[in-house]
Amino acid sequence: MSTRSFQLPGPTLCVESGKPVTVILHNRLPEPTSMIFPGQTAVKADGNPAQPQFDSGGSLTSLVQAADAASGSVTYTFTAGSPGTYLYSSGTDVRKQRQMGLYGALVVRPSGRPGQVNNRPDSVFNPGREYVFLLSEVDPEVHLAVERAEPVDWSAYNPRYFMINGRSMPDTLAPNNASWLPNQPYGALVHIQPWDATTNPRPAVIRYVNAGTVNYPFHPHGSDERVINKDGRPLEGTAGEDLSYSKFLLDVKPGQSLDALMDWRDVEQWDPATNPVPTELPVITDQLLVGTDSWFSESPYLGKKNALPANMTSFNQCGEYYHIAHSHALQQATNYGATFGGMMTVFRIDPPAGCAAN
Ligand SMILES: [Cu+2]
Repeated sequence: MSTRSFQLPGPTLCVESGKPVTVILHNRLPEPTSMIFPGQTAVKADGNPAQPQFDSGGSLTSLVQAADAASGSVTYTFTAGSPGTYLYSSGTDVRKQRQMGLYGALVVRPSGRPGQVNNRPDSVFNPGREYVFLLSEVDPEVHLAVERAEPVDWSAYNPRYFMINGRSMPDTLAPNNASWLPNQPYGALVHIQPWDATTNPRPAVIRYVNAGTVNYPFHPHGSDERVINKDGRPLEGTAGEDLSYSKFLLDVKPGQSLDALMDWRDVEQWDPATNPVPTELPVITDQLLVGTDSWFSESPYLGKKNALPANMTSFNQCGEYYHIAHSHALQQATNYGATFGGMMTVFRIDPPAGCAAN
């Protein structure tokens, strides 16, 4: 039993396909709650088939057996299914309880192949570059009504905050378990080392899951991603042919998951004769001047960092650069309408030679 305080999202559960899974729900809420695992089959609740619950009048009370208010518990068991990523959430008063944050991600790894997304060998990824992007939204008016124990006016539902892993930009950039975000432990800054046949042949994987109510058209800048898995199923034909696709905007629908591989290829082969390229001072009108210093931000060239001109200040550690990545429904890329927030983060790309500073 977790003794930690509430966290958003719920803990990411990682299991192995074909292995038994047991989740014990201890309810401390003042109302019944439950857990559903869409995409998993033959789920049991306290040993009985998990199935919809009705009151004596025949009205649905919960999608599965629920734990009683305040002190109830239910044990859910199932055998982990097809490899991929899934949403889990409350199955009781789902619209309200999911809005209040009762959801998380379930990652099913292929049996005996923890370094692959699915059973296909071409789904291999770098285990040190694995990311979950659990996307969601918050309408503060709903939260205010729940806090005041007042009825929720769903006809006026209007989400104002949009999150990746329970955080909005700029908090998405903070590290995992940042001390100043005690209830939002998961960061969303993707870190990619450029592809190299010998030193870094495996791509990063980003597992997108939508816990909200509308499409989130997630858009990384600078390069596309290869979608290889959808809703816990490999994108392949009946004969096993590869049906994965490369995309610059990933439309993640409510309840859906997409597993996407991303690597970064230096266009020009490294040539010692021309690397590093000279670092030239921009014209004065393109410089940001503070006091006697200038800030240099120039070409996103994937090369070797050269010495900066005199009096130049840089926060760049080693020649790495950063691409923004965000929902392209731009009202989702705001914090209550204030732009450059919400469902937004950055992807960090290191130079091909690596980054000794990090
Ligand atoms: Cu953009």
